[in-house]
Amino acid sequence: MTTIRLTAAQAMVKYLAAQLNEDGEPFLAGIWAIFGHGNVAGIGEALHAERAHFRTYRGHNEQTMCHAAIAYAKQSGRKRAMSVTSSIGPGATNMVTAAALAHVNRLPLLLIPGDIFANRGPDPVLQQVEDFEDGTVSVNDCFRPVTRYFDRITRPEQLLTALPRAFRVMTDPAECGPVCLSFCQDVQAEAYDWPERFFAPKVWRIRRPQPDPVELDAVTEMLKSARRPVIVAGGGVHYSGAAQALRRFAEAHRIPVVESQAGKSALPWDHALNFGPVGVTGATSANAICAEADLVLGVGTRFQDFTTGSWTVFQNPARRLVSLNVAAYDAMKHGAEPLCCDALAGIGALTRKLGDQTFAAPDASLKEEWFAAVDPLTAAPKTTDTLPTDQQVIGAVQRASGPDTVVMCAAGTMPGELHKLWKAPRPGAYHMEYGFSCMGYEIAGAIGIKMAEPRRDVVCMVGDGSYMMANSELATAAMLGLDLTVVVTDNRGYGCINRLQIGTGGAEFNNMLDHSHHVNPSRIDFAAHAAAMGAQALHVGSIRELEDALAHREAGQGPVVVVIDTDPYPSTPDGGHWWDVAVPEVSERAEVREKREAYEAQIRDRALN
Ligand SMILES: Cc1ncc(C[n+]2csc(CCOP(=O)(O)OP(=O)(O)O)c2C)c(N)n1
Ligand SMILES: [Mg+2]
Repeated sequence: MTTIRLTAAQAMVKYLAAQLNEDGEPFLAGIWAIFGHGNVAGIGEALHAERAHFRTYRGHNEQTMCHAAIAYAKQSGRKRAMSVTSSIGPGATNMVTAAALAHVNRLPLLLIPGDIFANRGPDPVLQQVEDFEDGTVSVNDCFRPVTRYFDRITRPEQLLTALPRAFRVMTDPAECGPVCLSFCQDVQAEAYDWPERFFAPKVWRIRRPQPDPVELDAVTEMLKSARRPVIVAGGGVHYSGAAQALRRFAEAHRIPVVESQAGKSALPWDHALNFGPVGVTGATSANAICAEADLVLGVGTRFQDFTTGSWTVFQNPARRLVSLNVAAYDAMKHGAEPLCCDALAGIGALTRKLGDQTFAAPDASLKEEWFAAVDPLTAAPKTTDTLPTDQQVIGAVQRASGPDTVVMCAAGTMPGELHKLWKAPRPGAYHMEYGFSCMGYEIAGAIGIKMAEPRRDVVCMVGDGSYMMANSELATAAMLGLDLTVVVTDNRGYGCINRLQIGTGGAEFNNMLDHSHHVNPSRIDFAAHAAAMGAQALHVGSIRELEDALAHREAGQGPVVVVIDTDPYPSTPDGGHWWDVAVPEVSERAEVREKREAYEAQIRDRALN
């Protein structure tokens, strides 16, 4: 056997660069790195040596570097991913939140935090959190519950099994998620004689599990006996590349489709069978179809509470639930009849079984009524006497967008409003991180999207609160010369949570900056801040000016940040559905007691559902 003598870190990097996807592209598009002790000497030296084959990107915060990597994987339909390496201690724990985000969203991410010395010689090292009772624990054990595979590399040759396992998990459609290889710093630097064949290029094909014949028969029978089925399209439709197949399936059998946040854009917004967004942030059209449905066919959805209206959207007492999902965990949820397989394979098999069966045409007027109700909200206001609304901002961005635009967001007012109002023309035109809905995903996520699809026009919608939580990768976008657009809606606080607080009977407290304990009023100049980070930035005073600014963007400008002040109170009144947010059982506030009464009524209704 031919061997090659390398350090463990050198071997890891060489291996990472040799892993391919089924299109022959490197599965990992590079690595984000912030060095410190625990990765600079070992991994850093190895990355430098391989820099021609495996690119290293430098960011400003470990969490947001992960956000960029995760967005890259999401926009790539999980066909490609990125890695992130950190120093030990705080550098590593900064990535835990992002690991959870990738875990919830079932997205591949390779985390390589440095770890303490395996030989324990210099214990305790700088940043080592000592566990008084367990010598095998370091802070990196925090990754265990939020990764799909965790390994601690305490000997070089462990990489021979750990690395293939990591790639198996990231490329397995059912198990897909973040992986953590916690790399002890002394081990990184240790040499070993590696079999040369370990570094041969390897193709990781994403498996397409076919439906089980018994499950397929059971689900077919249910569909055949249904009168009003509805398809709930989730993120799995995109990851399986099943959007076109779903569209043809819906058309062939005349089944209406509704979309979760992750599923949105599966069908074009104006397709006759796309009844729009479902659930808490859904359209009246979609929620009405779901209320009537006697069979709900979830395709690639986790059935999160926003999708199901905390399980009150599907109101027909006779409704049955089918879950077509590649992960058995999701396929079995809530007593669903499972069809545990790849979305594309499952849809193909179902359509062969259904033959020429069609269902009653859904009521097209529901869609007309929906757009008649909400389209005026996104129109430019006639006057500039009042602050613009977030809905009007969406309208302006939509008017400035083309078929190549990808709109993205994660937390705040915008996800709900975009789910309702954004008109996505094609799959992938809508990128929403609403599994973890993590404030601070936005700007870094936009970087990942732009890296995945450099020719797309990427528009990041971000509230002032999310901007303040994590914005430093704006400087990275400027440094990388990435043309992306950031629209900051400055309503001077956590507007959506303020409305939720009011909605649950609470006093306006600690959400808007003015309602928070302060000595001096907060006045943040977002445009000046963004300009200081190297972006082209301006503050606009009206919707017309916003449209104008968006229309005048030019290629090669790097990031453009447009800031607009908006009214924190309005949200789209139409559509939407109940969301279970527990209201206090006792309170001195009459408003809370009133909301509690309404809440209890909803809970009773759900119990009957
Ligand atoms: C990391 C994180 N912390 C807290 C929350 C809870 N949260 C959701 S939205 C929000 C406020 C967002 O404010 P902003 O970005 O200004 O959006 P707005 O609703 O004001 O438009 C908060 C605190 C979250 N989703 N993520
Ligand atoms: Mg805000």
